Amino acid sequence: LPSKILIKGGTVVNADHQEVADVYVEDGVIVAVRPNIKVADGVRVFDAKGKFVMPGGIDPHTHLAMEFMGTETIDNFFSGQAAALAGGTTMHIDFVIPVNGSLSKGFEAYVEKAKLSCMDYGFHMAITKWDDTVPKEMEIMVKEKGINSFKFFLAYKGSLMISDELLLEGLKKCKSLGALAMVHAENGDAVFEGQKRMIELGITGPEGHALSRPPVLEGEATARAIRLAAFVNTPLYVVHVMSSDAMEEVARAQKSGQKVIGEPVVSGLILDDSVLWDPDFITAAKFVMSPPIRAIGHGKALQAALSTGVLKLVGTDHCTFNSTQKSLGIDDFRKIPNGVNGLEERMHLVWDTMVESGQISATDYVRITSTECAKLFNIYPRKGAILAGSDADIIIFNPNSTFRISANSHHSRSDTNVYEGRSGKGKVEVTIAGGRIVWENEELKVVPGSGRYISMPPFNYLYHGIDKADANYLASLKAPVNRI
Ligand code: DUC
Ligand code: ZN
Ligand code: ZN
Ligand code: ZN
Repeated sequence: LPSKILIKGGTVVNADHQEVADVYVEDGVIVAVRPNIKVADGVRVFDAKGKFVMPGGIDPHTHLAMEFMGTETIDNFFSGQAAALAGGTTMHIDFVIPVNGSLSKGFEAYVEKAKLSCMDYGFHMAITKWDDTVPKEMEIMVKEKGINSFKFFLAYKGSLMISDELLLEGLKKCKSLGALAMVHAENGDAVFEGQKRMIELGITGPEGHALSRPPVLEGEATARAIRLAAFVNTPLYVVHVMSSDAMEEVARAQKSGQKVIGEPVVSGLILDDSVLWDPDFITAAKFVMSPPIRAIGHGKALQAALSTGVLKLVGTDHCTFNSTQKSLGIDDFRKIPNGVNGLEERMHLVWDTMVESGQISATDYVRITSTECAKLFNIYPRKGAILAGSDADIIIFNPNSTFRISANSHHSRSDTNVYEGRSGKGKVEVTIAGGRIVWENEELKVVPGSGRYISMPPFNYLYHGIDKADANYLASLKAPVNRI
């Protein structure tokens, strides 16, 4: 493996600036970015004239090797990451799931799973129930384990869902630790009721999934979580914003000065719910995820919100199950394992949908696929930039070539792809991850165990202007009245 790489004459794109320059890499790190770099023999040289040289993608939202709904995702840390690298993503942040409610046991389990890694990764942690051990363990995760974000579920009644009371506890704890609280925002009680109603009506197929949990329930939970975060005076990250209902709540909060981040996912940006009515069960069931894929206008609204900056980064919620696993719900949509693919497809689809269509620039593309995520989770400029000193996570992207997606050629272990048959403009021709050339000439060269855990420190800038003692809130209570 060459440890020295020169990428010549490409247009180097960062989130704030693009220019024609060479990029020189040594031992996994970018050493220089400037025109006309001269090197000695023994350096691997790529000619990138007419191509874009961009930071590898960072996917803020994935589930690899996750046990869920009676089964386990078909992509593990090797297959999922290999797929990611083939599609130009060089880092992802996965959700650690506690083991029997224990955060530290969950963390250890994910350390084991991630030993297969062939690319860099970080962890968020899901909070699946709440007891006295949780706040103590959250502190250990932040101070010792490199986790700076915790996800709370307002859906999945009876398993993952927590009450508003416990969400408030979680928000306060995140605030005291300088961690970012994340929410899965759907009203779980109402979803539960909606599901029962569908079954009573005899609607047991995948379309019942969408009908049982409409956008209004996502809008309600998003608004509620945002208001509770305002009450605690702490930032909030809303994962998988799938509806304009939820996006508008994020926009409203931002207008009033609240720090709320909304994360759309690729499926929500470009798919529409008509697929759930397909008469073939698997063809429909492969699209079942939560929150569900919405009617077509929602995706267009989310795209517009990305171009105006209301939404600032794009994830996937990559959570793959094969046809056999999806068939667990053949008689009852409530048993279809929730999740779709996207880790391999995100970079191509976002380019085609947002840049090729003229909605955003190449610099914006780098921002929403990589830089914003790195900044948000405190790993910039090591990640998310083509700068001297940054990790050599680089893609060479040919805007004049084309991509085509199919389960026959993808690198995920799933036997289906929710983007089957889609094609578009732009192609990741080369992926360099940690200075290793891992994707070239349509071939992967990946090594299990070569990926590194990227520790993410607690926040500083995100909390700028937010007093940790919550002075604003306390002051608003005013002095107590002395009564005789
Ligand atoms: N939604 C999914 O579709 N899969 C994983 C978890 C989730 O919330
Ligand atoms: Zn410049
Ligand atoms: Zn979720
Ligand atoms: Zn998820």
